[in-house]
Parts: sequence; structure tokens; C-alpha cells
Amino acid sequence: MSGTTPKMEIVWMNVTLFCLYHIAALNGIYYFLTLQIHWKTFLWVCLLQCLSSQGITSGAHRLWSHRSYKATLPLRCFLCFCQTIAFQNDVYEWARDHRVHHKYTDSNADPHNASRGFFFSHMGWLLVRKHPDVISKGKTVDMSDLEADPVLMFQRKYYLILAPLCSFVLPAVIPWYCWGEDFYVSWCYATMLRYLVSLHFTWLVNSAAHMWGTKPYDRNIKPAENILVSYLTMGEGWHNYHHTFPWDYKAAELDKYSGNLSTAFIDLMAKIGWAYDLKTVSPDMVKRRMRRTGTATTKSDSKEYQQEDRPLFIERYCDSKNEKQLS
Ligand code: ST9
Ligand code: ZN
Ligand code: ZN
Repeated sequence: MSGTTPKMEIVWMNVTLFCLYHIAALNGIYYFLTLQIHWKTFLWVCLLQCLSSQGITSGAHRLWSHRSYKATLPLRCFLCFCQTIAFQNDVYEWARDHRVHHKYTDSNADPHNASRGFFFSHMGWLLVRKHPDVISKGKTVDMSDLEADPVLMFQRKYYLILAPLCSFVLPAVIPWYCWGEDFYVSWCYATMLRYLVSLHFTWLVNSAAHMWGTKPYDRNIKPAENILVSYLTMGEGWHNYHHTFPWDYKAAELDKYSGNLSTAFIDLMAKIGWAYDLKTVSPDMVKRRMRRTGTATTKSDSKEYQQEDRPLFIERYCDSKNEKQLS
């Protein structure tokens, strides 16, 4: 992989669109703070947020990018519909970028490389042409499983009609048509503010959760356990765990639903038989990995690690700096 960063080519169309979105969303905040939103519109936006979040977390992320569980056709159709409401690119493109992100994390081949700073990893990467390494390394990622799914191929084929309809038109038209919300208020609040909140929450996983938090599972990587991001994204901020064990459908070690509503959703789907073959990691494997590569948090942890795993550690990471952290 080349270590250099070529001159960035700004995509002015995207810069303009995102500026306009933010201006409309600020209007949405104004209408909200001045209590000009109908209570039914407020509930409508909560519903859309829940649906689109599940489309991203349980759908595009845990099901399609990582194959951490399997889903029946009705669940795949439902999640694909929810993911379309989120308007974060079609599932195929979303998962392709995400697989490259995991394979080449925080390098030039990572679409939202966090080594290039907070803004780039947050939203800057959507305002410039991709680094050539993203495209060349991305070609090495196998996408045949998604290409074989007719639900996803249908979404991809009609995405430019489906996404604006599900994410922009219907969210604004329904409050106006069904309970007489002012159309401009509905556009700014139910469409633009909802969309931008959901985008910024998602982007925080790529920016904040790659910069701030603890690293109990692997201290040698940037992704960290970020509680705030976890609560904002229904369980996607336990990012040190997720990058260490990406195949776990929980995307976190613990079974707690409070900071991980997407796990609750997948468990519910498993109860009714729509989700199956849920993959996870045994507590023993997690513990062994924590001792080997995690950040020892107590003195006894360090001692235990030194007795049991030290030779293995030295063999893997012969680095005096890392050893110091544990002594
Ligand atoms: C958005 C996505 O916001 C957010 C994703 C976040 C992921 C977070 C993950 C964290 C975990 C989950 C957290 C969930 C939390 C949810 C909580 C909710 C509350 N491999 O892209 P192009 C090739 S989207 C292989 O145009 P440019 C390919 O041949 C926001 N090949 O590159 C492609 O053609 P095609 C809305 C690749 O020209 C061709 O290159 N969307 C790969 O450099 C051209 O690709 C937007 O705003 C690859 N990875 O343009 C759209 N990539 O596709 C913004 C590309 O036909 N995007 N190729 O196969 C764009 O305008 C452009 O992509 C660009 C780059 C300007 C950014
Ligand atoms: Zn990540
Ligand atoms: Zn992931």
C-alpha cells in the first residue's frame, strides 16, 4: 500500500448539498425549540429513527457486512426497507466500504481513515474523491454473497428512486397530508433534521469511536470502547471489541440491552425464527484475548498476564513500548 496521500479532489456538489442539508436541519431545530412541531410529527420522526437505525445496525452492518447471523426473506426485506430510509448508500456499497474499513483499518485503503483526523473520518471522506488505495484494495474484497441476494440487487438497481422516496419525500409528505403539518416545517424537521441526526450519530462511530475510549481487547488498534457513541447508535460504539471480534452479532462483549438495542432486536427476531445461526464469541476466548492484547487495568490482571501469556505476547509483538504499558 502506498504511504502517500495524493492531493485531495473536493467534490463541490457534495459540499453544496451537505451545506444545504445542514441549513434546513438548523431550521428544523428552530421549529422544534419553538414548539412548532405537531406531537404526531415528533412521534413519526421517533419511529423513522428507530427503523432507519435498525436498517443500518442490524441490517447493513451486522447482517450484510459481517454475516454475523442469518435472516429469513421477510426480515431481509424489512431491514432493506429500513436501510433505504437511512439514505446512507445502498447496502452493497455500504457493506463494500465497511468490509474494506475492517480489512485495512486506519490506513489509506480505509474509506474513512481515522489517521487523517476527526473531520475526515467523520464526514470529510464523503466530500472528496476516494484514495486510490480504497478502490484498488476494495477490489480484493469478496462481495459475491451480496451479489447473490435478489433483495439487495433490487435495492441497488432502483436506489436512486427508492432512497429519495423513502428518506426524503414520504417522511415530509405524510405529516403534511395525514395531520396537516406545515409542509416546510415537516421538510426541515421530519426529513432534514432526522436525516442529519442519523448521519452524525453513524459517523461518530468512524470518528469518535476511533479516537476516544478504552481498549480492553486490543490496545494496538485505534478503535475504542466509547459509551456515548454506543448509546447514540443503539450499540455500535463498543468498537474495540467489534474490531477484535467482528463476527459477533452483539458487536459487544456483554449481553446488556441498555447500550445495545440492536442486540435486543436481533434476539427478538431469533425468538420468532426470523434470525438464526447467531455467531458469538465464548467468554473464555474473550478473556484469553484480553490477557494477550488488551489493556491490563489492574495490577493482578498484569501479573496474571505476565505469568500466562508473556512469551506469546513477546512472540507476537516484540515491542518494548507495549511491554512497558503492562509492567
Ligand atoms: C454515509 C455512509 O453516510 C455512512 C457509513 C458509515 C459506516 C459506519 C460504520 C460503523 C458501524 C455501524 C454504525 C451504525 C450506526 C447507526 C446509528 C444510527 C442512528 N471497494 O464511491 P465512488 C469503485 S452515505 C471497491 O463514486 P469516488 C467502484 O467501482 C451518505 N471498489 O468513488 C465504484 O463504482 P460503483 C449519503 C470501490 O468517485 C467506483 O470506484 N451518501 C470502493 O472517489 C466509484 O466509486 C452520499 O452522500 C470500494 N470500497 O467518489 C454519497 N469504493 O459504485 C456520497 C469505490 O459503481 N458519496 N469503488 O461500483 C459520493 O459522492 C462518492 O462516493 C464520493 C467518492 C464523492 C465520496
Ligand atoms: Zn471502525
Ligand atoms: Zn463492522
